[in-house]
Amino acid sequence: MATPQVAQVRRLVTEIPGPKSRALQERRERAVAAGVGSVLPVYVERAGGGIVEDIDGNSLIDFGSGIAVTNVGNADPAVVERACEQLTRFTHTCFMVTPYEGYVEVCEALDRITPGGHEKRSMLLNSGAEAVENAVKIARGATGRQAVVVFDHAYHGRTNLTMALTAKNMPYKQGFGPFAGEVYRMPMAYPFRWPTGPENCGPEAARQAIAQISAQIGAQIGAQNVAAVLIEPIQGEGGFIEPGAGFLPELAEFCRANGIVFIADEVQTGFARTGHMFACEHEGIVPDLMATAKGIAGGLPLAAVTGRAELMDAVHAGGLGGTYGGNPAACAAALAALETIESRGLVRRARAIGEVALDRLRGLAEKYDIVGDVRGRGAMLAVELVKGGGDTSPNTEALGQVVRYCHSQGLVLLTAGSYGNVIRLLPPLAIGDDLLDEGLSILEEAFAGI
Ligand code: PLZ
Repeated sequence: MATPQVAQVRRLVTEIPGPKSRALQERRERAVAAGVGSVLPVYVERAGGGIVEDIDGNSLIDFGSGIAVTNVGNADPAVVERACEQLTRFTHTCFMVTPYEGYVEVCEALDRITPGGHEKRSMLLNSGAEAVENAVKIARGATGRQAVVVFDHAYHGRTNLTMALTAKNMPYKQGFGPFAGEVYRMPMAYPFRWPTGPENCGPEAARQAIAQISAQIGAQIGAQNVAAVLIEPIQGEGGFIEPGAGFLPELAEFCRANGIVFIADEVQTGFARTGHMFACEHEGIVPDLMATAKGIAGGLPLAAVTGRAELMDAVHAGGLGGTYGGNPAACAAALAALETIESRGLVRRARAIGEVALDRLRGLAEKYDIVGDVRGRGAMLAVELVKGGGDTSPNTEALGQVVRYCHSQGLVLLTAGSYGNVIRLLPPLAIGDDLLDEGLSILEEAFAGI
């Protein structure tokens, strides 16, 4: 099936959002629950490569990838073709009723491409939150322990357990308790805001967390009670926080020495996004379990837990599953997306995007003292805004101005951060150099204008 070509040029023919989008927004407000938000309410007609086309005929540059999902580009032809072919044969049987090859193939691929040469198994689910929940279930089932250690600024989802695992109250948790128990939160190695400076934010920061988990005196939990340490190797919603070098290896080593399952939440960082297939690879971390989703299937809902065979197989038969987990069309899409990532060298492409963009963002940091920090890897980059003049408190006003300008100029741009003061760049890896350059120029203009 031929996918319609989306011209790779930004083109604005109305104000943003345009009249048709505004009308649809009114309709939406009467039909859709108010608790479901949208960053930029332009209603989409089609999307591809680095462009999102709206129903008013505007073409916007995509620096969001639907929150790090369409790494291979939107409606990637290989993804569309393979998923459509699958849809014509069967749409669903439920893998737990009568299984099919696509599910097995995706698990084989995940077992192969995730870090570590050991024997692995995978299971498939629908969303990142579900993958994280299942990773915790597996860790608890396999260890017979209950406690789960998470970190400040963490984001792991919106279900009851994953709300408990997520750090930020508003908007994710406010009013939705009581939350699941046996969740313990530790300080995160956040270099820009580490009290004793970024240079002390590696192994030393890990040792602080470790002491709180299992010091001989004054520990909160006791290592023998900890089923899992769960962490995003680069935090996503929390503000693209990359822990200081040595933090993750020290934690992983502590887990290994104490029979604790080290779970990497690579839901946002996975599938070439950070210039490696998985962000754990930057420091050679081999997690025991990994939760993945988002970039796995080029936009179709699919998620997975992959990990050591002895952990994954420790759960009793029937203890894991779900009606839709590993839907056949989503599996077909995933196989195409994974092939595309490998055949088009998207890991390399992410690095190239990172080099170009970081250079430009560092230019902003030199020019404007409200740019407190520029950070990130590959095509997962962030700018943290502060008051400036030595004051590093969060500058949400400037953030609002920058983002509003970018949106008005047809650049889809997202924010993040526990303090709501981080601009994040997540362009599809299929974006062309011209659009990347133009998007960055719009961002520069936004700073020049405040
Ligand atoms: N773990 C690291 O980034 C999803 C959330 C957007 P789901 N991040 C985007 C929002 O406001 O809901 C995410 C993540 C990490 C888990 C999840 C959860 O993945 O597919 O949204 O359930």
